Formats: sequence, structure tokens, C-alpha cells
Amino acid sequence: MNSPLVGILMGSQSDLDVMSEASQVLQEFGVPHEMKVLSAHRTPAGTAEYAVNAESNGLQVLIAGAGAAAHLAGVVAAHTTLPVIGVPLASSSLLGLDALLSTVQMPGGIPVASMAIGKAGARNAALFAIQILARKDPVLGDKMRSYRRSMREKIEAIEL
Ligand code: RP5
Repeated sequence: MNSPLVGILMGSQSDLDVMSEASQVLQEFGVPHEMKVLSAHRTPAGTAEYAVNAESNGLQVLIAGAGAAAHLAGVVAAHTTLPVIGVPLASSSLLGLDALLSTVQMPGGIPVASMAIGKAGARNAALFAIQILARKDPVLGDKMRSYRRSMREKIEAIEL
């Protein structure tokens, strides 16, 4: 097994169902990745350690999904200069709006690329990570073009 290029982090095991969407996409594209439960507030030291060592461990992009007052992506981004993609999750009574604002409203200086709430966001996080990796990997670029082509062809084939 090749060493992981993408790290998928989530704040709780209860986030796994949604964040597995990102893993599935990376699997489809043949991108080696790893998944970890790391919480910005429950395991702050472990989260910081993972982020600090991510680049030297060979990771190139990090995806962080969390719900409620979702500070995971921002905390991870504070500890690395790797690109960090945040996925807001609908795990509280505010249905993800809280997590969306927490993820997207990073103060200037430490960017987090925020995706949509939930499964669409998890899927897009993986696709965005692949687009980043594809800048240096022409085979991955070809796979992304073919993925787009197949989406287009499915729509064009619809006869009403
Ligand atoms: C966040 O709190 C997690 O990312 C999760 O979405 C939410 C609830 O976590 P649990 O109480 O289910 O562990 O930190």
C-alpha cells in the first residue's frame, strides 16, 4: 500500500458515515489516503501533533470534517501550511449552519477551503484534493477529465 497523500480527519466517530464519501471518491481515483478521528477540543494535543507532522509524513492535502462549533479545520490549518479543506457537518440542532459558519469564517491569515454541508461537501472535498494533486500528476488529471466527461454524458443522455 502506497503511503497516504490525503488525510481525512473528523471530529467524532459519529461523522464517519458522511466523511466516508470522501474516502470513496479517493478510492475511485486510486489516491492513497488515511482516515482519523481527531478532535480539536477532545484530543487537542493529538490533533496538533498530527497536523504538525503531516507534511513530513508525506501528506499533501488534509480534509477536516466536523459539526457544531466546528474548529477542527481551522486548528489543523493553524499547525500546517498544507492546504486544508473543511467539511461542515450537520450534527447539531442547527443542522450544519453552525459548522458552516465556523468553517468558512476563518480570520485572514490561516485559510480553510470550505465545502458544502454534509455528503456533497465531503465528496467535493475529495474532488478538490484530487484537483490539487493533479497539478503534479498528469494521470490524475486525465482521470478527473474523464470523470467530468462521464457526468456530462449522463446528463446529455437524458431523454424526457
Ligand atoms: C463535533 O461534534 C464532531 O465533529 C461531531 O460532528 C459533533 C458531535 O460529536 P459527538 O458528540 O457525536 O461525538 O466535534
